[in-house]
Amino acid sequence: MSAASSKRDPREKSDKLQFVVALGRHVLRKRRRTLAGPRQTDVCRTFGIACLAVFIPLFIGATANAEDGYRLWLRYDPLPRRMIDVYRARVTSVVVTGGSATLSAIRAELVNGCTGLFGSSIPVAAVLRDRAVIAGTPKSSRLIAGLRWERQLEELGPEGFCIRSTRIGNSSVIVIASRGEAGALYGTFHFLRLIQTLQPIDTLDVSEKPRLALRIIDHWDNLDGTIERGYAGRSLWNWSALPGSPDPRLRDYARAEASIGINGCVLNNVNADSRFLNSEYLRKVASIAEVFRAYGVRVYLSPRFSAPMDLDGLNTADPFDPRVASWWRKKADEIYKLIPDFGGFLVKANSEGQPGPRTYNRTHVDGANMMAAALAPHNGVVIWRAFVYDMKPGYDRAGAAYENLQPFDGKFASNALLQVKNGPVDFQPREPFHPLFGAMPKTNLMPEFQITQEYLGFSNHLVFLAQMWREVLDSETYAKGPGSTVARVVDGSLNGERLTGMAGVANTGSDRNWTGHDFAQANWYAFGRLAWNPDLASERIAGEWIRMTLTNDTKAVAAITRLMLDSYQSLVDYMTPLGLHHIMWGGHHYGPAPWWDTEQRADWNPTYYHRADEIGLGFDRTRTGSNTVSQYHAGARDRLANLATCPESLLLWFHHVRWDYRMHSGRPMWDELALRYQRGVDWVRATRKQWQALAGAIDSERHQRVANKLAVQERDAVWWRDACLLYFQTFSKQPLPAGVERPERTLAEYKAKSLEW
Ligand code: GCW
Repeated sequence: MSAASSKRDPREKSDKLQFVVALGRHVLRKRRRTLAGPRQTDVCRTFGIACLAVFIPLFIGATANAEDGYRLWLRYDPLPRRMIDVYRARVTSVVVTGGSATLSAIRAELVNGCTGLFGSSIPVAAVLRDRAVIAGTPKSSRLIAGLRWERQLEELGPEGFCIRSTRIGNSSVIVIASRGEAGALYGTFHFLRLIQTLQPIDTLDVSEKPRLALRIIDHWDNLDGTIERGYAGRSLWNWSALPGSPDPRLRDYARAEASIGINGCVLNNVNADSRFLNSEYLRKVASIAEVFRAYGVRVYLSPRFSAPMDLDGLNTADPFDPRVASWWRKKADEIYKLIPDFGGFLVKANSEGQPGPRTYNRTHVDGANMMAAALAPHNGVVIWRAFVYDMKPGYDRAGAAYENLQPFDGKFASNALLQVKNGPVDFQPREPFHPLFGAMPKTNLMPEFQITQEYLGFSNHLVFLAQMWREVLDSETYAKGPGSTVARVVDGSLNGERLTGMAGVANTGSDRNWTGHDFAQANWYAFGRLAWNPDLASERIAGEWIRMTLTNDTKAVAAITRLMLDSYQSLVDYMTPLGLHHIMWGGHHYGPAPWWDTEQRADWNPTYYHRADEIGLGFDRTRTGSNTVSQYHAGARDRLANLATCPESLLLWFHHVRWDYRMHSGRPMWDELALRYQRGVDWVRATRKQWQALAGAIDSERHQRVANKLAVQERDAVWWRDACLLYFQTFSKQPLPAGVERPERTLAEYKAKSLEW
């Protein structure tokens, strides 16, 4: 990636630079010999400069901390020799005309990508050549306009693209075309992915368009550079250096997002600071937007609902007060003057202490629609979060969002979306799908997934989250009978939703490898791929990521794919098996603390969620308990509410189950619980061995880093198993079944101090 942000020895850099400059001169001399006349000399000069621009970062980048993870899945290292020959037979030059920032990014990506992957230079050509790759739009490229593909491109939209092998005159070429420059950029990354993953490119006929309109990463970044629930360093936005000199890493970030189809980025924490909306910060935000624009990434902000009071001294933020509504309209005007393609607002209101319309006895819809009205003239959207739960004694938090928001179905403005977490509580390792997905057919619903691993071992545990998200997307809501999956609600096909989207809470930060754990990059990648196409199989996503990021060795790819696919269930096994949830240590949420009962709010305490007693374990959400299972449609509800048909993976979520209840295995629930914990630990141990066996297939730096993390994961899995079983045993009063190891410490020791990360 960008040379400027690499750490390296300056002497090494100047050696490389000299080499690159020499190479550039050589190329210029050679080209001059083949082209004559004054005009061609210009072409030669431009060509030489283009070569330098392309090669300098490539060469310098290749020397520095080669395997520090910075290059993510966009490594472009040379392919195996025999494959290079195959691809070189199809690709000998790149033709991208036009000077916009996006077209320049496309040109650089194609040249860098092909040159890197083929291990020899692929030139930029100004004119048609045989075996050229041509990319752009009918507007930017005469060659593409001449193909008369307007109708197909129209259908694919400005972000969709087609990639075709075709002939223009006597030349066989590959064309990457879109109606919009962003689409051509996505097509470029798609084309390079095909090569990176060793797919054939001889007779290409690919047409793709994103299934969801808004594919957004939510950053919980604070003004002081910290990140709420961030485990990979500090915020990437260096506010003090803005607007003057944006960090070159911002460009690399936007490029990475574009490579997986992300088109929006909320820059600040939903626990918002009003200052993000003052004119000083808006200028800083505009400078980030400027960098992101080339890569089709729009910026969004999280406004604090009380901003009119905090910034301009209004005495209320009541959405029905005309002064307040006018304040938001003016603020929107100010923002769009600075950032014409600003995306909109993401709002956390009346949740966990944030102000909101209910502070003024207004409803969520009143608040959302006021902001929507301010943004509408600029084509902006408001994304309202459904993560609201009141402080009410004796209620079930899992039912709160539904109670608060479902009654407003059909009432939100057309440029408003409701952002709903995947499950009804809070990003637990496993939750059932959120009942709102089946219950608001007249509202633009947008799921929120958490890429950062707040409750899933931070950036220490290897867990591939595509599995978890697939489970949610594939869940049957039964809203319109069988086949009414969450994915079909989300992509708008079930209810004819006009505005669709998906949000992921970022796991990136200033760490050199972006995400802390090298495998956590896969979750960022997977989120983007699923936002592009919510039907993609996790196995396919894992395979792509491994081949692009780690290795193309078939055996290693198979082994790592298996390991990634099994990782999710295994983490659930050693943390929260059988539907347990929210039993993490208070505050930081790392490690177990099922005994925790000291938070002032009952629903922040693990004891509230597991309800262990002499009789059994689990939260009764059926008619004999909170009955929030009734928020699901009959098809789902009946299955979940019945102890005999409820999937065991969610048993303790919906039922208070006797310790001696017979599970499908024939074992009593207590034994099954203990064996699941053990199974999770066994998986981590087996994975460590397998990872050792992969030593030759992956560079030693990344291999070692992952091995170190796996050691921590094993320590933690053992800790989880022991702490939870010792604690639950005080209720079950049963011995550990055969096959479960004796705990390493006493319960008192586990209670005394939390796990360290
Ligand atoms: O998961 C919880 C987190 C909070 C977070 C909140 C939310 C941003 O513990 O840190 O706040 O959810 O999603 O709003």
